[in-house]
Amino acid sequence: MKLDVLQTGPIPPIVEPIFDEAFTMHKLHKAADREAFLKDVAPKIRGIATFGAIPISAEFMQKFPKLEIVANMGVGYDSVDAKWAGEHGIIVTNTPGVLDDEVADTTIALLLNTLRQLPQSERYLRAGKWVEKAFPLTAASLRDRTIGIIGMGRIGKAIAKRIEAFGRPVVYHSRRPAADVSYRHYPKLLDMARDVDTLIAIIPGGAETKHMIDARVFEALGPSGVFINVARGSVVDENALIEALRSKKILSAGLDVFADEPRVPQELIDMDHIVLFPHVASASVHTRRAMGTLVADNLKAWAAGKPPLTPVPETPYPPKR
Ligand code: NAP
Ligand code: 8YV
Repeated sequence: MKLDVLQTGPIPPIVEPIFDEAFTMHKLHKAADREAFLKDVAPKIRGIATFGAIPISAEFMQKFPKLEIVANMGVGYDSVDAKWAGEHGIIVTNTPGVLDDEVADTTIALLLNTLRQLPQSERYLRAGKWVEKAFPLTAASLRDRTIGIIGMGRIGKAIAKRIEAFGRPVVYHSRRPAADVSYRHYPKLLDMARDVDTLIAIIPGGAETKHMIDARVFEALGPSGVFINVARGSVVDENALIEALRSKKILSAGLDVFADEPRVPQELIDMDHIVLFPHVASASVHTRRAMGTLVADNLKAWAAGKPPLTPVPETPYPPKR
């Protein structure tokens, strides 16, 4: 008997066949009447494969009396109520490690694009303006910058390693000093923001980090400050960011993530001096295949009566007594 799995949104076509072959997939996003569909399939669902399309809240999980495992495509699982799942014997898995290099590479690309205004220079060329005069010199450069990374986990470390190769100093903020790194640790984000001119956010989303990057942080970062966000839109007070950019409290921003994706505030779209990516940090065929395969492998292990491969800390396996 194959495991009955609810699929909450589209799976990248490169990995969809793995799921269709291994499990009985129930595709919520293809249902004409979602409520009727859920009512029909809920009694048999033992697994959920989630691709960030809808929040997996306590209320949602309660609909499935036989639910045992929620497998999330993404290392960030802030859209899943993992605490509630853990309290109710449901395992949650994510996709750590397999995307670190891709996300770190894209972060460096976003940083350099933002500092050197490279997307703007390309738009300039395509608009035929180069023949009239050269693209203006950019105020910012990576030269002389000190980079403060917010979050020094798997991806934070991969970003730091790359920045070291550029010869620039790295410092970081997290709740506890990270193992295996010698960069200066700041227990307080505001203190770090005062000492650096470039901030890169790569922390989890969720209630604990909501709006932790706020007007005070931008004030501390100062007028040459550049803010790069590859974490979650929720970690920054987006209105405060817009205001800081508008009033030139900071110089620029490079954003891969937003508070209400895929909707991006018009104020940000209208600012030509910042760089916006549509949440693409891990979006290569190679990396999405690795992530999708890990989601499937977690469900396959579970279906075979084996431990899940990558359970999140809120739902350890075997469960703590
Ligand atoms: P990780 O290894 O768990 O690292 C998380 C880091 O954040 C740790 O250094 C942790 O240190 C720090 N942190 C957690 N809560 C914090 C808090 N309240 N205040 C300050 N620091 C805090 O995770 P990862 O694999 O590097 O991924 C990090 C996040 O990046 C994901 O959760 C996801 O949201 C985001 N991400 C985005 C993309 C994208 O496409 N843009 C792709 C992948 C990941 P302490 O626990 O000591 O505080
Ligand atoms: C994905 C991510 O884009 O892993 C994460 O936390 O944000 C990204 O790699 C996202 O999970 C969509 O599947």
